[in-house]
Amino acid sequence: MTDLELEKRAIDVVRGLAMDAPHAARSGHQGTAMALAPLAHVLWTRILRYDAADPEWPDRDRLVLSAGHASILLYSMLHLTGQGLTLDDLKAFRSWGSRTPGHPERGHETPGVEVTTGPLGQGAGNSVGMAIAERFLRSRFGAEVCDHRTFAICGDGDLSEGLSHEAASLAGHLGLDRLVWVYDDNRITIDGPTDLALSDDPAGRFRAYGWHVVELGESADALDAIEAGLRTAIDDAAAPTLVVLRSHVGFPSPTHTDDHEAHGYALKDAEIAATKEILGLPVDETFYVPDDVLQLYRAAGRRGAEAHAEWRERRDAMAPDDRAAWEACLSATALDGAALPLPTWEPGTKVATRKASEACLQSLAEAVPGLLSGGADLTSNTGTTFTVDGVQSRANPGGRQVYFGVREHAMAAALNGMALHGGVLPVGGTFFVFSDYMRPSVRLAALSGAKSVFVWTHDSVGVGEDGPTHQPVEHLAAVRAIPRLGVIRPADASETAGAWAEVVAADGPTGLVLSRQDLPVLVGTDAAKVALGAYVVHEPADAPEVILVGTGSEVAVCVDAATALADEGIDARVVSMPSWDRFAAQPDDYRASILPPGVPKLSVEAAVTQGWERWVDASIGIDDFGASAPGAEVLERYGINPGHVVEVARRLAQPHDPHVAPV
Ligand SMILES: Cc1ncc(C[n+]2csc(CCOP(=O)(O)OP(=O)(O)O)c2C)c(N)n1
Ligand SMILES: [Mg+2]
Repeated sequence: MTDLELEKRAIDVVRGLAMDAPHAARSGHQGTAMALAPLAHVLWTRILRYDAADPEWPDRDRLVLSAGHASILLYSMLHLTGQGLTLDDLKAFRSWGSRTPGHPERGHETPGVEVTTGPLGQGAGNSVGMAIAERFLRSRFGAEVCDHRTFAICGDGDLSEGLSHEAASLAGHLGLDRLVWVYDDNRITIDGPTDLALSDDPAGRFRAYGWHVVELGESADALDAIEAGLRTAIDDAAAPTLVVLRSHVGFPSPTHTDDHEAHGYALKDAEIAATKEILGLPVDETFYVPDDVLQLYRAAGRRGAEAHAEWRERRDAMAPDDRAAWEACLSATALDGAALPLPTWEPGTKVATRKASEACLQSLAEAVPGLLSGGADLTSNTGTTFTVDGVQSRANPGGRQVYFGVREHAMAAALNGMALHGGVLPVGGTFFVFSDYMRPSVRLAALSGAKSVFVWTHDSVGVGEDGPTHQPVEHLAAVRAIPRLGVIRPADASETAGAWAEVVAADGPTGLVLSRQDLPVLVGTDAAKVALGAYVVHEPADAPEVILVGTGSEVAVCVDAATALADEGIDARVVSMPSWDRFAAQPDDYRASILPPGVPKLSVEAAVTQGWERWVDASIGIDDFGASAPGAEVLERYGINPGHVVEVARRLAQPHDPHVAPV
């Protein structure tokens, strides 16, 4: 057998696995995994820089399977090249507890999976962030320790999603020349041929974004042509590159090639047998991997070992200061031993929490060398201005200020890509109401444990005149509903500093929910107690008869109400609850000490009341859209004021009047 014959046979073995694993799972996606086996072969045997012995080598090329439904292709290559997945893992595809879930999941103990994909377009967006992170680190630490590329495999679905349009436009603008997307141009999606709904010209579109385009034409099986196309993309030092690969879903199935049914689990027993016969694979054997094929891939997996060893030497030779900064970047935390230099404020000072957040961010610049910050065209409004080292661009790749443009979704996906690439603690801001535009990526940040920082400002109807389109009401409930997402809504500047300490210490994503309007710095707030999620900021002289629980701007309202209640002889405790998730994680006895059973509790928050029944007996909130008027007036009219709080709290505190109507 010639080398080329062995390579072709290896590709057919991959096609066999792409049929067998979904067949064993009775679900999955065979078609594109089969069709792209030659591309995968070229990538993992000829192109990618990686060392199978250490899938987490920081200087590896990143490969993102944005078309995450083709996961079995990725898993097969990770197994064959020896990155830690076993054949048994492939056999357990899609089953409970397996390392081979339906779609690739970062953080799911699948070595070699870079990001979580499946929701189309996300991987494409992530790849832009990865390329930004790589370029930043190369500029900061030198090509001796950071010198790699980012590849993404995108299907028709990825390139149809708005997210990929935003991300491609951003990548073109930034001139991310080490970014390569391979477009699997099979002209099929689930509903049928793409011309049911698509008639644009992707190559033309990408050229207009400032990308280079390599059109491979009908070459899905021509290994040298694929390699040549990828090399052209790599050698092109001026722009990101789209490599268009015309492929045929389900190839070479006799009845399902180019059939939209082949997108999913279309090939059953007889069809699989017929296809294996065409491929020359043993029909009666499943998960067939002959030794020569395994050896070929295992050898490919060792290709990068020497480069990795040399890299390790260069990394070890870094000057101590650089090395310390490098490690701090990789861990997305502060320099070893550095106390976080966070600002403090005098009680009584009035400062918007978005402004306090900006001051925190600025003061962390040196201690947290991986911080990169920016906004989606609301950079100064959201306090994500970060003047250190200038603006990120091709001319200034070390710039730590990133202008994402009006592209919230791509910003969020790019933040995740930066975080999961490693080496960067990425921060991105927009108005809280537009967190909806980021939500799919925020969800994936939480699912994959990406340490992304979402700065959401203008956090209530307090926004004022811009009106209900710009006034979030349901958004707190919406972000709190995302599992594993840290959500912090600080009461004042002091708590904002505490929130930033939490951001740096976290090992996953955080959303900071911040005010547009000035808020008084309160006497009782404590930065260190933000970590507890909730704590007492005002305690009455005697045992509390009622507990007022506020978050963000409403904590000050509660404090004023407590003072007024004291004048009436009613003892009210005020609890600041900047973070539900952190409070929920406290031991029962701590929670009971803050919100003791038997004492009536009232929440006050300028947002929908949904969910507060978990903590309190009655709620003051806004269960409707806001209105266009000065912010203070809107808050007043919606009942977010001390007078209203006093009124409701008074009724709650009356022991002889247990029937308090819901507010
Ligand atoms: C955001 C999002 N919408 C819808 C889906 C469901 N879905 C999975 S793959 C796919 C499109 C498939 O087309 P393509 O990307 O061309 O993949 P191919 O069928 O060619 O493998 C869709 C709509 C999804 N995964 N993500
Ligand atoms: Mg397609």
